[in-house]
Amino acid sequence: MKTLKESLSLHKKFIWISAFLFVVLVGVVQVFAHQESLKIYLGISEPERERIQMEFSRQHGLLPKEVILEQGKYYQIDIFSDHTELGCMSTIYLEGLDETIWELIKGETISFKVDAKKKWSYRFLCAMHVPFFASVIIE
Ligand SMILES: [Cu+2]
Repeated sequence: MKTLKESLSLHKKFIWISAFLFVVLVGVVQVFAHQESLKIYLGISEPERERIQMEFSRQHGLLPKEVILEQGKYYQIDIFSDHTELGCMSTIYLEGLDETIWELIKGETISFKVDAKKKWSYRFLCAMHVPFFASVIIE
């Protein structure tokens, strides 16, 4: 059996160790909470995005045909449309990057958000998965 004195001293040690671990934990959380990249990763904060301009027309379709992005960066691709296409080809999404389906409407601009993570060539497709012959390439 432990004496009362021993038991009290053990209790004190336990409190001190708990307090120490708590302070360390708060410190670690504080440091990580202020890391911008971690916040972006957790979806708490929206990254600064470089803007890329594209255009959709009856004559040329999507221009430019190739958009080159740098891996690890964040982009917003704006597409201005000066033509409303008929049928499914009025819809568009960016396969594997931002699969929000937008409508290409004359006079309107749509925006895709791209986190350039994996090196690859990604296609613009209509909602029926027909390609637009324009790609986003992450290098
Ligand atoms: Cu289509």
